[in-house]
Amino acid sequence: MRVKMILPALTEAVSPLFRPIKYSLFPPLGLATLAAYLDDSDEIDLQDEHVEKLRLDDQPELVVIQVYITSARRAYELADHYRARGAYVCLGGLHVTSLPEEAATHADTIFTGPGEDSWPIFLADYRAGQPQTRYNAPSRRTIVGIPPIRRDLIKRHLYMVPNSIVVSRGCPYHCDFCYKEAFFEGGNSFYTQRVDEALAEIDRLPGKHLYFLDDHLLGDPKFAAALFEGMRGMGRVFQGAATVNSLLAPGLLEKARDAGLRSIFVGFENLDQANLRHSSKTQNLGRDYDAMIRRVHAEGVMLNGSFVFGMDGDGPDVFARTVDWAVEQSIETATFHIMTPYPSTALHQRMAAEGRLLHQDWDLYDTRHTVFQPKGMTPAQLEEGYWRAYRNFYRWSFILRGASHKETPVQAVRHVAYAAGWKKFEGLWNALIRLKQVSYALPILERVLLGTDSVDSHRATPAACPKPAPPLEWEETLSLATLASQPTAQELQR
Ligand code: B12
Repeated sequence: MRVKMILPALTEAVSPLFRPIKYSLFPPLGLATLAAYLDDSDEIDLQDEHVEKLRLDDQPELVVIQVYITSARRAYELADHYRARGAYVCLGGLHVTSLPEEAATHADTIFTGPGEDSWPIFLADYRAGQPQTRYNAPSRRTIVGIPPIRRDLIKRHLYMVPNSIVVSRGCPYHCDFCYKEAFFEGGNSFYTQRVDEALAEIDRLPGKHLYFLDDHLLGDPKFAAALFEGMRGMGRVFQGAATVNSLLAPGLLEKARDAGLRSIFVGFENLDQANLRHSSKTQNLGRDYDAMIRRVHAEGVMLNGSFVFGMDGDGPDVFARTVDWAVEQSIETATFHIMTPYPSTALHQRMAAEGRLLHQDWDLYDTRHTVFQPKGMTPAQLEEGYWRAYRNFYRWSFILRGASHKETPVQAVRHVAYAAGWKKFEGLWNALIRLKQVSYALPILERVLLGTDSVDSHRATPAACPKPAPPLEWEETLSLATLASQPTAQELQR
């Protein structure tokens, strides 16, 4: 069977909002996960429109498209194109789950929720010539025993972070603005892989760097502790996301650090307790943000702080107040969002009930546009404040002020390298991307993440885990850059 799998672009490469480096970070993990359920005899063409021009003059039999809200219009265009060419089109993902009726008008079959349970059922029905028009994820979902992700279909050289991985699905919390509640509706909404299978997946990944894309990597402390135990001595350096309270919990952060954690994405969201309560961000209520930040930095782990502007208690001063706080806390990088009422979330229902939704132009539901009527300011003030927050936080003077709060000069240099590397070298990243050499940026990222640590300086107790062979002298002297960018024997075989 000829199968075409497409991740349409979230924001078109022609848009001024398109930051090539941001859209050349992660490969389409979701589609590569689904591809593992196809037969070895199937011819699979996996294309990611963020990093390559789509080939649309082909004749696939089955077309599989992942739909997010800001790629919905494009996804429907592609679906209509292929249906007109006689292909059987399947649509799934977050936006399809939010608005199945809308998607169904462009598809032969739609899927709601996670795909690992429903997709293989569909494939059996399809091969038997009896596909349904809709498959909902069953109430009992699991990723135990899932087939290895088809990473061979991913064009690794086109991504800065080819080793993205997820070892769980969902999150144990219920924030009203998050996609999770609606996406996992009707069944279990937080579940993990088995530790040994997760470790086996990690083992299959070449190089050192990993990026866990889990919504909450520390969501199941027992699983996380066992995973980090198993990773010790693997010589990995990784990044992930977790909640404030999980990072305050004794013991787990240290295990993560020993396993190679060097930067963590944290949803601080807002500094106002009433706003957090109103958004059901219960896991942050009454938590000492400052203490958590000191604790994480003391472990040599950098922070990417995520913030949401436009909550009902926010006035025009929220932008400067949040940026100043983040800089004074020496938070290395920040991701700001304009609160976005995604369809089918509790926030959307509240905004709709209060008649505060401005429109349904899904392209603008990208957290950079105001799509609802804020309480404490005008929509224009919210957008202007959002851009000002980004501009200021990544001003050299702000980056240097943030770094000046670090304990040691080495930590300060690392802070500057990480923050500036992400926002101040667009020209360099764009050139590397145009030359299809963005993977050369990865060793620089690894070096910055590790700071003065060498990969093997993780505090692994010799007894606990086999010590990998110390790097040969010449390897250590050679900058990690060349090492990591050398294709491994394995990669050469592909
Ligand atoms: C990687 C990622 C990106 C990548 C691109 C997406 C990609 N897939 O590569 C990049 C970096 C570009 C990106 C950008 C943004 N992102 Co983002 N991103 C993610 C992240 C962290 C991981 C996605 C992933 O790989 N998941 C793991 C795989 C296994 O799951 P999956 O891809 O969802 O696929 C599974 C199911 O969805 C389903 N499925 C999907 N497609 C199909 C198709 C069929 C036929 C079937 C059967 C099943 C199926 O089955 C798959 C296997 O289970 C998610 C978090 C999340 N939980 O989804 C956020 C997330 C999708 N991003 C989010 C946001 C808000 C953004 C940004 C706005 C952030 C910002 N401030 O700029 C921008 C988008 C800007 C814009 N223009 O819209 C939100 C989306 C909210 C929403 N309702 O749409 C998420 C959910 C984060 C969150 N917790 O809120 N993001």
